[in-house]
Amino acid sequence: MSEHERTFVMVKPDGVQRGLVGEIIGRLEDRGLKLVGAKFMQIDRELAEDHYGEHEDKPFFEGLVDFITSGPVMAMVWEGQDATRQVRGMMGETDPADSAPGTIRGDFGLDLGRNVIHGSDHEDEGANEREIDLFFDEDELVGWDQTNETWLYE
Ligand code: D4T
Repeated sequence: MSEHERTFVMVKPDGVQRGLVGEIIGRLEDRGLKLVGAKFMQIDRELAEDHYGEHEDKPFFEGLVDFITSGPVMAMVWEGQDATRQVRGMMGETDPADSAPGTIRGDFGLDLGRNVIHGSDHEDEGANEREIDLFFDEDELVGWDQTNETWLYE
């Protein structure tokens, strides 16, 4: 069994409004990933601007901050082998229009500005830790033994 890692995942306001929280959690659970933190919350502008800081000079930044603060989100931390890359694969491409059927964005989205889910970028080293820290205190994360682990990992 190789090293397990934690990744930050968030159902965005469109996903919450459309009733996709359960579906998305179900997909991640079915894959074998372990939920270690969850917070249903409304993001304020300060947190949104921090979270999307890398995009602050982009033309879509204001709209992105408006959107992500427009309603509640489900912020989560999931753990598992290669979790960050695997979740990104399950999400699809940034633009739902380019996302394969079977992926979350490919099954539930049509438009770049309404892409249902966020997951930390596996190509951005440190993104996970930064985003988990931004959204969760250490004592809000729960370490626990997944009893089916021997059937998930060699
Ligand atoms: P997030 O961060 O929301 O999970 O998306 P990605 O990691 O897949 O993609 P990203 O950081 O490049 O984009 C962040 C967010 O901005 C929206 N967006 C992006 C947009 O509204 N217009 C655009 O032109 C781009 C590139 C969608 C996702």
